[in-house]
Amino acid sequence: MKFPSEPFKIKVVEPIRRTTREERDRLLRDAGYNVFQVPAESVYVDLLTDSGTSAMSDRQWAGMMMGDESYAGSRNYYHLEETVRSIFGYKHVIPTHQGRMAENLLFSTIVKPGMCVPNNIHFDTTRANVEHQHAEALDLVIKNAYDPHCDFPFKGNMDLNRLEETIHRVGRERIPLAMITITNNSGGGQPVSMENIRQTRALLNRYGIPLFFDACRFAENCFFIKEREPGYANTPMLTIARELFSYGDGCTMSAKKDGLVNIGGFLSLNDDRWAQQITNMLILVEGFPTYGGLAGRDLEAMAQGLREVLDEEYLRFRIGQVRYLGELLDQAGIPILKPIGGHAVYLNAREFLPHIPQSKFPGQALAVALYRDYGIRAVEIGTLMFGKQDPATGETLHPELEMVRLAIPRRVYTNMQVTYVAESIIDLYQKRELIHGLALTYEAPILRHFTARFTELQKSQPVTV
Ligand code: P61
Repeated sequence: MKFPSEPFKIKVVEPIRRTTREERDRLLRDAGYNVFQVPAESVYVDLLTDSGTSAMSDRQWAGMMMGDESYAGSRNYYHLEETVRSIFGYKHVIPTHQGRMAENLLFSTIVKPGMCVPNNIHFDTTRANVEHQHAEALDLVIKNAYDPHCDFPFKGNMDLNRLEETIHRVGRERIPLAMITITNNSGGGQPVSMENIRQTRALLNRYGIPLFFDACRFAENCFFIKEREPGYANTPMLTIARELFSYGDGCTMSAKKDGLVNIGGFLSLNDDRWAQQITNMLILVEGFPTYGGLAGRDLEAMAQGLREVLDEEYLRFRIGQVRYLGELLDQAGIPILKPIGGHAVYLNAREFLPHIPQSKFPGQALAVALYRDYGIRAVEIGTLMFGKQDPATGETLHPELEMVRLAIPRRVYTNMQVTYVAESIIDLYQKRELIHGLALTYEAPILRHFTARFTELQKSQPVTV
């Protein structure tokens, strides 16, 4: 079936406000043309992120009422521990308030200055947490991950040749662990194949290097394995997940994605010594080991969410809904990154707006136009997020890909709203030459995308919807 019908019905609704173009134009001016600075109440369809934006199920809400808020030994922790072990299979389960704290605890314990951490592509918080230890974060994804037209089914794969070269170049003793991000968010939500994970493991074994997963979107990755990799078509989702994690020594997890919760995360690993050191640090910065910066009710919602996310019907709908949006756009000739990712569709801003040079922020200009004309919020993943100054020449180095990410929250929007998004973008594409570039008026020294301010270089003609 083309149309991925919802495997749930709606019990609670949250009204969303329609705004006028004039109102949005004013809000954008106040926000310095940065959609992060626009109040969420004035957004019609919010595709800024799929992180922490999921709708919880009735069972998760019921679980919230069963929160055991004891300081130590909450039953919800034991439930979470049992659930995480049953899927991920690692010995220690350390709850954190979200993914970046799991990263921080792991890297501050085992990464020392001058070391290197290879990954397919580090997400920005992962990179920042590695670099915070004065270590180097190396992105070793296969080369065709950077070609938006290549439709290889596992574009998140690690480049094994580059990984082995790296080990030889920097030396095994400078690599405390390797990571694989599933799915690979910064590369377009692309999956990693089981075969590539198996081979990565075999290669790392030869050098005695541990492997950790950045498991944020593990269920979506497992669904792609089932769909695309020979030998898995009839394998249950849980079996696929267990096999995948069996090739690792641990994982970091932002449960705000495939944990189907609004807040939460964890770190899970086998090594007793590391777990002890991490737990000591956890007590210092997060809380007691059986709550780790969360309420008992949050732990319960996370345990239940992890069980629900491996439901194949849910995943078929989830991946199907994202694909449905991507296919509507693709059929209309809109330039998107191929193949369509697990959690988001990425517009290729450079091809959408060929008349705007990268120095004038075409991705950001596209995100601004989408909000102003249709009330849709998306995020730029391009020059604003990843542009860097060349330390030698002072010139701006532009990233290879200039994208606008349409991240779909889980179980939140109906297919009709997704259709509205597609129709809006198709409409915008017809009048794309009316979109003009932007110039920065303020930027923060790090993670500038959150607070940057812009001016519009030339006012676009009013566009009526
Ligand atoms: C997102 F603009 N992702 O995609 P935490 N690993 C991976 C992630 O995707 C991820 C984290 C670790 C977000 C939220 C976000 O500058 C930004 O629970 C693969 O958010 O700490 C988060 O998990 C971190 C968006 C985060 C950003 C930082 O939208």
